[in-house]
Amino acid sequence: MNNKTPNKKTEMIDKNLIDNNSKGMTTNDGVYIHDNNNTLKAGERGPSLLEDFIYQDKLAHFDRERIPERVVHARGSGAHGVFEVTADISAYSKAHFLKMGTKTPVFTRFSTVAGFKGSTDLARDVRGFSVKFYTEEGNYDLVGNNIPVFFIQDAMNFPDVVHAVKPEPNNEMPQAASAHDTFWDFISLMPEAAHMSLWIMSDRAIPRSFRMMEGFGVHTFRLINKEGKSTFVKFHWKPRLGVHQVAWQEAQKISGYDADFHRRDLWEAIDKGNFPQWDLGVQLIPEEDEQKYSFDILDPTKLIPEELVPVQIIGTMTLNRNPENFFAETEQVAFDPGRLVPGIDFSNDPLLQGRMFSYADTQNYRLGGPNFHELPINRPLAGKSNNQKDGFGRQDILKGKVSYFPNSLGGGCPYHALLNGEKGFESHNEKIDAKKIRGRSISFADHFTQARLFFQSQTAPEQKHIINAFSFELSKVNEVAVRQRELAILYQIDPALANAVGKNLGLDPSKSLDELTLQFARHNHPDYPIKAPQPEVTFSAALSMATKPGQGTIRTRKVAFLVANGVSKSSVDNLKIALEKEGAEAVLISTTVGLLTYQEGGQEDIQHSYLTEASVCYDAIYTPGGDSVHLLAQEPDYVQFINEGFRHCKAIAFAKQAENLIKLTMITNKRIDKGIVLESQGDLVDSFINVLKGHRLWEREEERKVAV
Ligand code: HDD
Repeated sequence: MNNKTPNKKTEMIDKNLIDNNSKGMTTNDGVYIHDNNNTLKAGERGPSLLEDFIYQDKLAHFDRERIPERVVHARGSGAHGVFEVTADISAYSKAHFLKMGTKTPVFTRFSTVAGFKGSTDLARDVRGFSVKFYTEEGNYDLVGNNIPVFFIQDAMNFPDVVHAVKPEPNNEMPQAASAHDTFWDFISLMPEAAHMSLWIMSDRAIPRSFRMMEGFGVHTFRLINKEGKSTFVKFHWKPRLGVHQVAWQEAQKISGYDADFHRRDLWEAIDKGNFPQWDLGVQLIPEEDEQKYSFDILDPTKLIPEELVPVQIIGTMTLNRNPENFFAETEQVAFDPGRLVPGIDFSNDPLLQGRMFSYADTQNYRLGGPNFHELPINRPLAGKSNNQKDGFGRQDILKGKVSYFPNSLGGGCPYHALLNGEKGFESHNEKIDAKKIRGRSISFADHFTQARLFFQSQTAPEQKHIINAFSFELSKVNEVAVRQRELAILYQIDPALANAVGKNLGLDPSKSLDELTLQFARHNHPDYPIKAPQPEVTFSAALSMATKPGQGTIRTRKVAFLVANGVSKSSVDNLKIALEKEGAEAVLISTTVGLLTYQEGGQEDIQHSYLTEASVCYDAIYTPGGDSVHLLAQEPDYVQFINEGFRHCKAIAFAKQAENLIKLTMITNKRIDKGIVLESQGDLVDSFINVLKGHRLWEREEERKVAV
């Protein structure tokens, strides 16, 4: 049920759609082809002929079908949508698309960073969160991540951090994973990466869905109002479905069962009309407050705690249309944080400044030249009129003989523009009086205070997951010296964290930083380590996933109903109808695909069997009653399904007739917790839905560790 309600951008895209239905086959020059199976040969058993232009036409195109994948964020999924402004911020920004009530078409792409284009969605990784707003004043790109800080402070190190995390150059291993020597070698030498490394070792790096993650513009930007006054701003996307994760062991297994798990999830949600939504929030910092905080707002390894500067919601994005063609839209979309519209401007964040070169440069390479702006997905709704011409793949046909400025022969056109009496884009006239230096501000030198804030603001299960993630990753590092060096960094953040990870690695963390780490840090700050300033905030509930708005909904959650022939329809419907009322989905999984016969008579076509499905791809599990329980008792995959669901802390419900099946599983009497919902114990429907609203029962992990 893709939303076909057009917006101006999708109308523009639709003009390029080609439908081959009821058409004969032609070459690229439109010549009809009656045989697409055989090359032209000199005799039945003879060699092929060079004059076979039909074959050449086909193969020459095929030979060029691949373009370079993105050097980072190669793996991604996109969707069209609309952004609507719900609060008046005209006092801060003159951008037309930020005017109250304005609806702007958008295209949004989510991505992993390290893996190749064909890699798994469930890698432990940052997720890209890029939004292209097709505004009436030109395209504006907000190219962010699902983590509000970055590894490095200066763009000069970007190729280094990427080379370190990508597969190692000698053997191109491992794919889509940071758990290897070169990544931790780099991170352990760069104390500035400490804060972000905690975020990627947290559950933020293994989202349940793209639809259930926050997005951040990361850098501090500027909003500019009509009077030219600047206000610093941080952008936040807040998902309406809450912020949720999967368990790390699940992530690894999902990668095998369904490497397209996030892509499929986004596609299916939009296809079914469950349009995902995010509220756009801003943190506004008056220009006068630029230097007010214990951290530098230009430092991209720092966030501004929401307790210090609250996030104000200004609008909502709804994704409501899947692309018609992955390559034409999701692959060819070209994002660039260096593309602004009047009313928004850059700050001097050195990472942001460096990005301004890299994106257009990479699009010119990846998309084959300077006309990528003319691809349907990139074309501005605002149109373009300038004297740029020619180049590979040029589509527009400029009229007349003038392609320079100033000119008189073309009537002076295109002329210096005024839009509604306003000038076009004007850079903020910040006063700069400085000496050129190749270096870094001392205000960027405190690397651990916010890392500590992040760790100490997590709930106990979240902290445990971080410890487990560091233990996993560093166990995969072969060089003991690298493990030890990273432990020293963790010690600076929180000794309890370092000791817990050290215990899992069989190492004692050192209390001081490694000599090599110090040497590199002192290159940027000769007095490193500096005395850290007193932070304004030492606990930020907003940093934990557990407290996010939207947490209590079960909308679009998938519940596995484990059935077999003879299952009771009334037992199925009892929960199914209630779940659907709440917007969740019941998926019947049986011993085979095909027709399922109900105990009461009647049949249903089943699309999923134990052969293809696993508990890791579902949010919760229910075993209805009926004669099916006898068949399930003999089904090893059924038992495995329940056991895995239990290990991954999911809600598991049993109809009364199915309760005996528990004895076959690892859920012994001692382990029955509030997530194991038994019909005989009370109201199955309400209890199950309540547990599902809590997403997972992380407290069960403790029990498992002792008992298994
Ligand atoms: Fe970047 C892609 C996000 C720093 C250079 N980046 C890319 C994408 C996202 C980000 C979401 C994928 C865009 C898409 O979906 O097509 N990048 C970030 C964030 C950063 C960041 C949030 C820091 C706050 N990036 C960064 C730096 C540089 C780059 C410092 C280089 C100096 N990024 C690139 C790139 C990519 C890219 C090489 C690869 C493909 C592309 O641009 O279009 O130019």
